[in-house]
Amino acid sequence: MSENTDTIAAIATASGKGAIGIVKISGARSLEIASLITKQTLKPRQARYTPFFNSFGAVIDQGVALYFKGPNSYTGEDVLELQSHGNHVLLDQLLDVATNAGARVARPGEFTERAFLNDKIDLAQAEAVSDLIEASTTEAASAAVRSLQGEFSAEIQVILEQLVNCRVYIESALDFAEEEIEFLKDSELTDRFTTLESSVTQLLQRSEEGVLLRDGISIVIAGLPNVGKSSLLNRLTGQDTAIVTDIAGTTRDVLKEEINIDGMPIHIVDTAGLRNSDDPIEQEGVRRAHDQINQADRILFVVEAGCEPEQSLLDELPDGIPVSFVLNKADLQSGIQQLENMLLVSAKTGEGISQLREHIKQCAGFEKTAEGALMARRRHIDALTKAQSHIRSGHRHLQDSSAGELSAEELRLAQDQLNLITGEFTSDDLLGEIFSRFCIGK
Ligand SMILES: Nc1nc2c(ncn2[C@@H]2O[C@H](COP(=O)(O)OP(=O)(O)OP(=O)(O)O)[C@@H](O)[C@H]2O)c(=O)[nH]1
Ligand SMILES: [Mg+2]
Repeated sequence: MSENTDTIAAIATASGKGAIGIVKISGARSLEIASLITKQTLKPRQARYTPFFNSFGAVIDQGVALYFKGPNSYTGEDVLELQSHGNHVLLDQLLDVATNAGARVARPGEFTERAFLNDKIDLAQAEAVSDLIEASTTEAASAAVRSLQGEFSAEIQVILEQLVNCRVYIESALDFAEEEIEFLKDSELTDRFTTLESSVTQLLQRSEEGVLLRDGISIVIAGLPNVGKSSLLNRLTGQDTAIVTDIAGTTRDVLKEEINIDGMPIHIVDTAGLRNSDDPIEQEGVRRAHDQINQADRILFVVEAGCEPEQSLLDELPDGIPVSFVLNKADLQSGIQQLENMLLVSAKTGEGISQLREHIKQCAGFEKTAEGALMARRRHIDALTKAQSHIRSGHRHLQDSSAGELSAEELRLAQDQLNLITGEFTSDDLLGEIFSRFCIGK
């Protein structure tokens, strides 16, 4: 039997003890397995409270069995859901009955993959299922649920329609060669391009926000020893995570904490003070600090208020990673000017910390859009950005040289990119990659 049509089974609830545990089965053998486990013939969509039997015919639990007849189910196939008590000894036995009856243990994400293959959802929605499960803030969860309900896909469809309209318009002009130039100079066509471009730009904005809500950004705190980096980490997280002393060189290990600002996860990394040292442990700490600095989305470079950042240290910072300068210990110095591009704070008193948070939020480019973020992934942003640039080239070909054929070709390429998002034409490799990151049983 083919990989995609055999019957699959998995424990769908998280491991450990719980009030309820669920085993899910999908495929042609679901009903047969239901009758082995319940010794009854289940009716579709009727919850049945029943004893559950193991492979040897002994009652192991009693719970609720639910049968969904395909195509009216999550996967589009016949599905059986068994809700027993949340104990893995029981769940394993239920899984055994299913596998003894010819089901196979499902791969991660395989139920959702089948839902996609059976056209119950598109690829962007399938990805939103996983993002919803992984969401770590309310905002991220609502962005994911918007995408799951098809809002993201619907926006893509709107853009696709606008794009196809433009293509048809241009291609029909090409069929009437004599009038072609007139046709292509038509302001109607320019308007269509403008609408198309602004739709893509808007969707990109909402999606980029979704990516931020999902992945957040990583901020690395760096600077000389003793300037208050660890104190700043503790202040930002509101926890006493890092050891703080007045001895220079206190921190050696890399410390990572997560906070969220307006629902955007911020990964904050505290590092060893940057200096030359004879101590091999501190040397390793500094090496690790540089590793982290090189991977940062942004560096918070901490300087003691009243001191100048050391030029040699600044020269060591990697090109291309933005740096924010933080003047700490503001409480020790009075009358310090708030310099441009410098944030004056005191990790000790909390002064300036809310401005620092606001600064971090703005640097990440996070400004809640009115319609709300749509959960998206880097691959969606990539595809949208490529589509945007094809559409712009298409528009330029028309404006600059009335090159209708080139313009239509650019629109076709943009269309391919948009189809990649919803999974219209997607390679098996990409599908494998996407679904393998799901949890088992989803
Ligand atoms: N007055 C004052 N003292 C501070 C402030 N922030 C940190 N300190 C003190 O400065 C000293 C060093 O603080 P840490 O947070 O350990 O500094 P660090 O940059 O992590 O130091 P290393 O781990 O050694 O690189 C401690 O004695 C802190 O209490 C501040 O805003 N005001
Ligand atoms: Mg420290």
